[in-house]
Amino acid sequence: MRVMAGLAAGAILAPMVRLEAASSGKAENKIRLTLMAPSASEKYPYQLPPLPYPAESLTAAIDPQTMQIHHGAHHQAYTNKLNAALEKNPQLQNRALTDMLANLESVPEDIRGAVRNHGGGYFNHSLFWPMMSPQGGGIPAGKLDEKINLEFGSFDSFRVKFNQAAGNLFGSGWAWLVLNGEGKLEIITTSNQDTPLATGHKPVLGLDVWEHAYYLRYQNKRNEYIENFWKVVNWKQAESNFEA
Ligand code: MN3
Repeated sequence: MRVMAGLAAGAILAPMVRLEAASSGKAENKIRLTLMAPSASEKYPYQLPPLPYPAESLTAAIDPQTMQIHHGAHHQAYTNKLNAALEKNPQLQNRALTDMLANLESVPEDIRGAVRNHGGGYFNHSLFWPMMSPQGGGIPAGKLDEKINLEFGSFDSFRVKFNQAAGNLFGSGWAWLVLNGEGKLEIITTSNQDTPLATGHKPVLGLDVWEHAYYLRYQNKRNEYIENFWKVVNWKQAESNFEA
């Protein structure tokens, strides 16, 4: 497999998610999320956002080769396949990806699977890279810290629950800390490239537990990967996701 070079170091362009509760006056309030990413695309044609740090800078948790393949090959493939699907469906080219992912039933059936899988992969990974940082780790601060303590009892008890969710997820998928429609924190998992948006959740922090995310270094020891993830979590990004 060819490893892509040319990862941009320096520019920290963080995808942000803006929550817009469009009150329709009924219980059927639609939660609309807009991907606010200077480096990720909101609409067709989608472009691979550069890594916000060098691929070799997260070695506390992830080896450089995994970072390069994961970003340059896997994320690039989701990007290419999403573009290929939308190229043949011009009526969807002006729709925001987050809108389609949050309302998959409104996407024509023949392209729904492509949007769900490749669009979901594009979105999830665009969120994932900025959620880590070479300066990451530690514990959250500010309002997110207060909320975690309030709803999980303590940071440690939150971490144990998140580890269990990520460790027990069967097959490929993601573990998430999300805000639900009532503004409460929840830990959820999604299978494959399903996104929290599809169930009306706003992502705060997410961890990719597909084997492609960790297998070169950890093989079957997914729990070690999950444990080391905490050393690189970018809590500033999680806090801005939470507060956005
Ligand atoms: Mn992945």
